[in-house]
Amino acid sequence: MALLPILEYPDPRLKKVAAPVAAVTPEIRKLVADMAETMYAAPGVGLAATQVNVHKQVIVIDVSDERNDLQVFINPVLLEAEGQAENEEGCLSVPGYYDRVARAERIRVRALNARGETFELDTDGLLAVCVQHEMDHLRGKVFVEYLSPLKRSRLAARMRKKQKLAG
Ligand code: K1U
Ligand code: ZN
Repeated sequence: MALLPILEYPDPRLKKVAAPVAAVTPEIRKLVADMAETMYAAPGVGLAATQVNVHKQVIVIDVSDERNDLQVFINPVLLEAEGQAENEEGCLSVPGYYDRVARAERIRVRALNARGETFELDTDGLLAVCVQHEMDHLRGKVFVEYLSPLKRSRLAARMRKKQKLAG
């Protein structure tokens, strides 16, 4: 397994749209293992392949307290979305920044797991927030794009300054 570098906002590669995975091959399973290791090390509760500069529809999530319930979503499709709730979100591509975002409260999603089997999941709470956040990454959207233009431009300036200082 390997730790993968995570792209930081406003890196233009975060805007790329991920392609569907044609088949769950050993190469995809290696990507899943590397993404899981990267997510646990960060630490985070989710990671989309876009964030590690791989533009394929692959997501890993673990919202369990024990950090032992890895969920893999390949080629996820949102089947249903109900209600609305505002929650605090963070993003490994925007380190140190948290803000409130409104999203669907309950969702039904269909995806492939790491064995290439189709499954459907009804969920709410943090898992529903996280699935929607990660699916946005696959579409090239970072959560800060839901914020006001003023907040976004301040944040982009802060991130550029931080990246310049880091060399
Ligand atoms: O996609 C990402 O950048 C990961 C992101 C997922 C997420 C968190 C909260 C709401 C929506 C989406 C994170 O994991 S940010 C870090 C974080 O929330 C966390 C880190 C350690 C323990 C618990 C949470
Ligand atoms: Zn994110």
